[in-house]
Amino acid sequence: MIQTQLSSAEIIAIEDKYNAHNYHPLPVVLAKGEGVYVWDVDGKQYYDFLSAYSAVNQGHCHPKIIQALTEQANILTLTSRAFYNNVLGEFAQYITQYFGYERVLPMNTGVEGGETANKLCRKWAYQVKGVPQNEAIILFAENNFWGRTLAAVSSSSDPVAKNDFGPYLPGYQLIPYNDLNALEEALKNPNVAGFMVEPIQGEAGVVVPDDGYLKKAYNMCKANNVLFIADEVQTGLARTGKMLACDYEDFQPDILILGKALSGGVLPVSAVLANNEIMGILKPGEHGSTYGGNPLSCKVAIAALEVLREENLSENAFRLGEIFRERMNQMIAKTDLVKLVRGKGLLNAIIINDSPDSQTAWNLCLALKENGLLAKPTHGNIIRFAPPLVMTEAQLHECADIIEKTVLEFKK
Ligand code: IF1
Repeated sequence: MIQTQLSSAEIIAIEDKYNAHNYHPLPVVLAKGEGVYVWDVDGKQYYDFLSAYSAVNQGHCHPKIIQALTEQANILTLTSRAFYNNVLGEFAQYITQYFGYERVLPMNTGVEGGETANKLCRKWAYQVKGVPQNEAIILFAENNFWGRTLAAVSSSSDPVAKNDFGPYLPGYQLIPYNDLNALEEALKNPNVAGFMVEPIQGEAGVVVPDDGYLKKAYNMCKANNVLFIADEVQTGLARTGKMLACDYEDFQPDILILGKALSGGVLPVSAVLANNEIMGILKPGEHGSTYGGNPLSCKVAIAALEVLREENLSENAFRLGEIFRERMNQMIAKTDLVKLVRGKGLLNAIIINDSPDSQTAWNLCLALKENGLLAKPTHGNIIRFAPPLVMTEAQLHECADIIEKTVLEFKK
């Protein structure tokens, strides 16, 4: 069948008919992406202010990352770990030295990274800490999000993410985020093996904890022989203005989970980093994945990490983030539609002055789309703003102009 140019509506209808309805996308059909821009099937250009949930920090289709992909794709894509390949060692050496850890375990999706960290933590609890078998507990913060597996929903506080997916995996305990007293109380249980936490809660609506919370939490974990597990799948890789969001507080998590932009949005690559006393616990055959550590992913990830450094994307995110929040605060002074802006680097969100179950945030995103900027609400009345980190200051001001114009003209 000759694929004539279908309209957005026709394309949406086909997807709606044949694809599961597990998302409610904004009504825009994208056909091309380059840097900070995406284009729909009608050729309309937009600023991408979601960055595929922070997977395209390096910008859409970054030339260096695409070159690494296409070169390796023509040589060797997948061997499985049944055999060695000539790229995994290069990647493992590069990424461990890049982040200052002794070992890496490569996986594919962010949630597989989280699952790997949970398994490492539990095995460490039984073999090192001496927690009785099947009694290990991993603490999570309320309103966390680390993926869609049964372990992830078992440790979730979000009914939408977990309802009707029971029975749930035991061994998880929820504590309030950004609450050191609650953490201290929970850590009194000798069966607690780990605390897995996002340095900034992304899906919860870009919730930034108090300065010092992370380091104090880390110190409390160390004082109780508990592993601090940082989920930097969304906050990592320069997104918040530092290479890792934990870098703002100058400590090294016991286990670090990376994903999303680790591949620059090209294919799923995730990684778990730890030192030998933790990673050395895993013996052959105890964990793995068909695609984990494949040569194609490794070459892409090396290029994606090189781009972050070569283009100073942490520094750019830090500087542009300050400008962006200043522009948003100037806008907030002119309207009662937006209550506040919060975030670090280029991971920000505005809180709409309406009830979380109102359609206002969604309708505002529709209006933003009409004005050439794509963003999407996280929860009800919160809109996340997370452009690619390669944005220039001029482009950022143009985007702030679009957001301000749209907000000031918006009628509920
Ligand atoms: C969806 C949210 C963002 C994550 C953190 C692990 C993962 C994610 C901090 C798992 C994934 C994605 C998943 C996607 C939407 C998006 C999302 F809204 F769901 F929560 F970004 F905020 N840790 N987040 O944010 O990584 O397995 O997806 O590769 O599931 O709807 P993954």
